[in-house]
Amino acid sequence: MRLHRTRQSSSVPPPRSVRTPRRARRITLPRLLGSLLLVTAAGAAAGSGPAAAAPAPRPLGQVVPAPVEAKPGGSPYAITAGTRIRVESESREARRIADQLAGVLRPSTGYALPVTGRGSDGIRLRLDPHDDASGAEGYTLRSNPGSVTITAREPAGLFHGVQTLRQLFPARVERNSRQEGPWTVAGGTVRDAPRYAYRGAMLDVSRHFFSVAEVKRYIDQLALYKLNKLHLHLSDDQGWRIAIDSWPRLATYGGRTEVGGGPGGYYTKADYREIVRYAASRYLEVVPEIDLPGHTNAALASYAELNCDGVAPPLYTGTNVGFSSLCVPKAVTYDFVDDVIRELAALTPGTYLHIGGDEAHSTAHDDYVAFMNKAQAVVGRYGKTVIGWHQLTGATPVGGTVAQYWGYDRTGADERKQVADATARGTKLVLSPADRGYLDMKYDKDTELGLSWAGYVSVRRSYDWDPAAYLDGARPGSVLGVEAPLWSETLTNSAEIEQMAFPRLPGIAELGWSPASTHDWDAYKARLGAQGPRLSALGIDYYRAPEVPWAAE
Ligand code: NGO
Repeated sequence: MRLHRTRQSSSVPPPRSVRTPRRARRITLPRLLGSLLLVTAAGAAAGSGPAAAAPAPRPLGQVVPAPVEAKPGGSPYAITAGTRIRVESESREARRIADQLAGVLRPSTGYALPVTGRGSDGIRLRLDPHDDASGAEGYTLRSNPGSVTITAREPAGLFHGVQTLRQLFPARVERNSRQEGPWTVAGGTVRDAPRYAYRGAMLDVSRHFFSVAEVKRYIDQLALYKLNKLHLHLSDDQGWRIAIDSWPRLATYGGRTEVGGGPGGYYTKADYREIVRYAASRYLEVVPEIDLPGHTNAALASYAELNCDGVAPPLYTGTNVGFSSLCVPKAVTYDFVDDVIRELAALTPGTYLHIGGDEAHSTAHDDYVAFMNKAQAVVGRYGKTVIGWHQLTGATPVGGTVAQYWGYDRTGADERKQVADATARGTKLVLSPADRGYLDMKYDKDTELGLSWAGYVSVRRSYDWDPAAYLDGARPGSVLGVEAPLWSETLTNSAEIEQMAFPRLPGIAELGWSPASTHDWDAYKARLGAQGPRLSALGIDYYRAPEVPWAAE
């Protein structure tokens, strides 16, 4: 009997940044005509010889997220058949980043682009330990006719600089097949570093399970926009998605289904390590979440002893929330919590461990407080920093705990104040306002996928707010950053993830990265519109929001 399905593809991912979705998309007539026109136009341009006016390179500042500073100056740089990618430092990470860049550029330019050592020409990646201005994640990109040089103090900065460089080439650079040049980058200098240290996206792999390959595809997309945290919602009423050796039935039984009754699945420890490794190679830290003490039906169904009445409920495939709770008075509950957190902490190199804490409507308030306080201590014992949904501020957050705020315009003043007051006692904030940052909210009344309990969230609404000013009374400096959660009650595959995430995800990424001084909807929507052909080239079928002036494909 087959006990589980992990749905991991065994094939090695090809060396492209983003692969095509698992389910083939239909090629529509307009799409086909569009590509034919492109081919014809490219052919005409090629035939008209080098004297024909080459399109001007993209302005240096036309990237998402907006850089701190972009100073145009001098003549452009162009990749040619003889270009080398040079790793200017003895660093395996710098070498890997150079290889990743070559993996993007080779198929579309058709050039060999060997990755080699030092030299004054070509695309140069340089680590400079004294480059304090770049900080932990920033970089400088200098472009002139002889070279493009990306300099950073840390490899993460080089990686982010490479993402900027990708956007400075024409969108077709992201295609998998050979395209016409020229491959020019405007002359000048980009200086860049993030506004916030925490720039996250969450994927709910519980309501519907997503394979390792699907998670990797999303990681690649997050990395394009310089996000640095991948929060995985690994357990909920509908499914437990991570193997725990000391409680094996959590995954083998509790992972057996999903919303709507599909087959579900779970990550083996090897699968999870592979996700962590892949994310780290794109400079994203995995933040695992086990939602406690509510949202636990899958666990309660797997082990009868976790229930106060000792009776296991059936597995659940609906979409209600707030009906399940761990049994707070029972000692075995804390053996469970300790084992799960210990094993998960051991698998996770990152700083954080998320313990949920939302919608514990079936847990009495005193029980909730007692439970969350104990669970926080367990996380601390295994060396991790606690993150919880902002209801955790109703218990006693330990110093340095992070509250993830997911309120919306109708959240009561008392609840907001409780969270703001916690910041005075040292609680930090990650902001995910549901009516701004939730990627699962419908764009408008015509959106087929998604939910609408927090209202419709247009592209403008998700972008047009300031994290620093969002929560009245929060201590200045308490905001660590932003996160865009994507809940999956209605989402089953990569194409559906992408319809909801794009184009709102780049806006949240920009709020996390770009200086507040660059915040301007009109300027942003023009830069976002220019991303359209790039997303298409990557195989991302984004929502063509009418409020954005999409560039012609
Ligand atoms: C809420 C709820 C989740 C739902 C989500 C749907 C939080 C933190 N708890 O957000 O269980 O899936 O809304 O939008």
